[in-house]
Amino acid sequence: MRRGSRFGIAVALAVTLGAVVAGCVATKGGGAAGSAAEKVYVKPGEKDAYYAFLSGGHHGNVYVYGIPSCRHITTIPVFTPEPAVGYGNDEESKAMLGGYTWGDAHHPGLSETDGDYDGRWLFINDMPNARIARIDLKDFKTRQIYGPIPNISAAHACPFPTPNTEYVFAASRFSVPVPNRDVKVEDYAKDFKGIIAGIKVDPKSGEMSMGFEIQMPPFDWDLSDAGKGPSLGWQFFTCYNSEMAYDSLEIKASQNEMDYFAAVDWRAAQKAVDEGKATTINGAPVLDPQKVKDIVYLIPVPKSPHGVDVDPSGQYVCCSGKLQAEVSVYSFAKIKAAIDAKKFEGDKMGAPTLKFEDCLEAKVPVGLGPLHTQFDNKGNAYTSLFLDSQIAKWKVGPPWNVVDKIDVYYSIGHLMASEGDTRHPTGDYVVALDKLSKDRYLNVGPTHPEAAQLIDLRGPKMELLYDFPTYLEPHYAQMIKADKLHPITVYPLAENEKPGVVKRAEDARVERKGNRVDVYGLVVRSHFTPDIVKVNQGDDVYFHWTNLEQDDDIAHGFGILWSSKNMQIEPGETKTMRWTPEKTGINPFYCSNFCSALHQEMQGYIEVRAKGSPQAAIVRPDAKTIAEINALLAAR
Ligand code: K7E
Ligand code: CUA
Repeated sequence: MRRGSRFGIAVALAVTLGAVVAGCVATKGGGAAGSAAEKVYVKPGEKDAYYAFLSGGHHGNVYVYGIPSCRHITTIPVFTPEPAVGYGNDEESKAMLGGYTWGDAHHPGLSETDGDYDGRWLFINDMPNARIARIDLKDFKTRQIYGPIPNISAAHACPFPTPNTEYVFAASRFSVPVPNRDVKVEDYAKDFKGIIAGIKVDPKSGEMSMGFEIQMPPFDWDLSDAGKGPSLGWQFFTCYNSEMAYDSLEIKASQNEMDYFAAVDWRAAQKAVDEGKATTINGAPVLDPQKVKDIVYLIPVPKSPHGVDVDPSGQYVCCSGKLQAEVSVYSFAKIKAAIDAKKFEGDKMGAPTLKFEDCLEAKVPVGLGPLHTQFDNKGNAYTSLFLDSQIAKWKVGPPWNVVDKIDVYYSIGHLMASEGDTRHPTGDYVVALDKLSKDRYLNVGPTHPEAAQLIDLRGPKMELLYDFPTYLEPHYAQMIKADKLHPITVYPLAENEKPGVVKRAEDARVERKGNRVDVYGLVVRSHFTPDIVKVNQGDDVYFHWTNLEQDDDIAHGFGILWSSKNMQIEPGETKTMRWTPEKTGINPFYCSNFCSALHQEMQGYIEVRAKGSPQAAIVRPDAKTIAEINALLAAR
């Protein structure tokens, strides 16, 4: 083919695609009409309609994708150190990680106002260490890690925020003795306890703090969802292993026809704590349902349930029994009526049990291995079927029938619908996430890349649009309209009040007190001030670097040779890193993040002298250096 004609075809194709896209969606890529390729095509320069936040599973982080293009945009370090930006290497993030270098993140939970995603924060759990992180969506940074939450062992049913983000929750997946102590595993039924925790979220700052804990039977508490509308104020938790087995769970925990889901009245629980009815265990106020009534109830669910999902209206609670071919739909009105009438069958360690028939609204024959359910804006639900490798679409409401099914090309786990956990799902897309992947991509060895598939919900039938791989190992994910987020591009220097901040070359200095050395420095294209630092072997050196840039994307790095010390400092930001020189000699450092034409020149030396060498107590840059740096700043 001649060059001219190939170019001509490319232009024609671009024009056609452009016309389709522009005609269907005002400002964002991904039209509703045309071929699957056209529907996922986001023109160069255009942006996606949705941000998707995928949990990173045992990678411990959060992956950010654009939908519908399915492009991986960034990864947010959360529970695991990340060397490129130095997460876990600077003093602040190191303290936040609290000595842990691993987490297993399952469920992202976007903050909500009035039951809709408000774009302020993203919460996510670290199951094994029972921690919850809050990511600020202003800068996509992890700002708090709360936990390990006392008495909780493996926070899987976590965090699932309430409709006004009053609380995030956690519940023990593996029950343990509470308080944990020297006991025999054989005394499981007697000594082990489940715990459900309500963690308060400050409405202004998002700061998490302990609200209440409820002592539960030692079942395996699995998943959760928040009530909304008529069920506002209630939180629901499924469990399996009501058999209370402690070994061979794959057999022994599947004996009972019914397990349970718990309905927690979180306002009543908080009130009981505030009235002093809790016992403090490991610093947490624990409520015992045998003594404190009217806080939690148990409702039978068939066959080892997994997901519990409240529909957008808040009227129905949908539970998926893994070993069943149906979704059990409960009416919240019926549950509430049974509670109000005190129609209890009995109780489990103080938590009253309701009758299955009193609460059930419908059984929907979705197919084999139902796990999770999401919703659209037209009164439909979508349930993932692990065993059938399908998604079933069904009508919420009579006749409660399945109206469509679509194959997914792997064993599906969670699925995420656009704004699917809110009171107003948008009904545009669902993304199917895998549990076991198949070879959908170029072979990279024994572990297949994790697979995700984008499915269009806008037509009468579900339509598979696109396959995209992810890294290990997303469980749940959430998708929010892109126009709800307004991330900042620089940290305003004027607002930087971090300890160690330096805003003028005149204030840069090295201070020594005993063997502690504090370097108060600044970075600006393309210079470290100071770029010569003199210390002694064994000194405790703290580098406080402030990036004086106020231009987009001009981050500088600080990497020290022959160390694992590196961090990135973003425009307007101050970060502190501690380093202990172990050997005498000259130790270079450099800017590890490309920042300018003279990035390669952005470097310095640390002179490490023998212990006890005379070093000045304070060193400032000389007048000539200050003048040079001020000239650089003026030219910035
Ligand atoms: Cu993989 Cu939510 Cu941990 Cu279900 S969970 S599939
Ligand atoms: Cu500063 Cu590269």
